[in-house]
Amino acid sequence: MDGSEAAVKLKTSDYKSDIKPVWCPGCGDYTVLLIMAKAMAALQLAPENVVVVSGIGCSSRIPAYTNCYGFHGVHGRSLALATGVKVARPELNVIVAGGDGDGFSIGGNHFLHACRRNIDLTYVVMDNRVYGMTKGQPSPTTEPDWDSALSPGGTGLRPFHPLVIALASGANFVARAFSGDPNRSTEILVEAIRHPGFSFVEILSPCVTFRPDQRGWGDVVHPAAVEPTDDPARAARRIMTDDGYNLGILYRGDRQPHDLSRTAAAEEPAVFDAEFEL
Ligand SMILES: Cc1ncc(C[n+]2csc(CCOP(=O)(O)OP(=O)(O)O)c2C)c(N)n1
Ligand code: SF4
Repeated sequence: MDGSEAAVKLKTSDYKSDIKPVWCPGCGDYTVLLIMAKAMAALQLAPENVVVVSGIGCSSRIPAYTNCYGFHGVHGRSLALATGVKVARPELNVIVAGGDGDGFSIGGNHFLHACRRNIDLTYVVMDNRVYGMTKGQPSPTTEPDWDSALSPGGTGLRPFHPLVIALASGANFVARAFSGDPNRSTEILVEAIRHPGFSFVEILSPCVTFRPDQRGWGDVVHPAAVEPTDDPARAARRIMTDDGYNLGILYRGDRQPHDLSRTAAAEEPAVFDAEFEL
């Protein structure tokens, strides 16, 4: 090489591993994998500088299907793990991914505090309003009248509203996307990764096995009627009054991400080990 050769451009396929996903045929998560790979290719991220962190669930299998570093963690703890990765290696791009059960039920507490801390992470939730991996129990985002063998007559419970909760908790970027619209979803994810601080993207991703009704989502989703706002009160009002199917960037904030130099350890771990040795 004499230095005049252009750097090799990475393609979408360069971000996918050779491992074949085990998702059901038609699961929305296949397209979310494509969306993630396309977004990384659009940004030309070096795969060795990206860490994809997940919890447990069908959707949380995603790190293995990428060609990046990955951490398939424990249920509900993806954001805590990702926070540790980012604090230890701030120069890396950390993308966190998982399901609505993982992120909003067992992981709900971590979700609130990851938004509040505003560390520079991108959090993608493949929301199918059900626990897919464990055979179809209702999740925090399940509609109260969804009738199933495991919830006869529906739960009757008010659903959790992830977007408005993210906003109220301090997330710096809030968006809704749909797996059935990979081009627009890629644009949204590219912006989420670029945006400083904690970015939250809910991707509606049908579970065709336990929620076959979600095959109809393509007919009900629609672009958000208005441009993104940087006013959290206006964004909250819009999000709370929309029909749950409007897609786009709904809030783009300007909070400074948490200064990670404040969290740097003053001592090496070995010093603590020596101090606390029994
Ligand atoms: C501590 C713990 N509790 C419960 C489980 C069982 N479990 C595995 S995945 C899952 C729910 C997954 O649902 P979701 O995050 O919505 O992902 P999906 O499978 O729908 O993609 C549950 C309850 C577990 N693995 N660990
Ligand atoms: S059970 Fe649902 S979420 Fe899991 S792989 Fe199958 S379609 Fe996807």
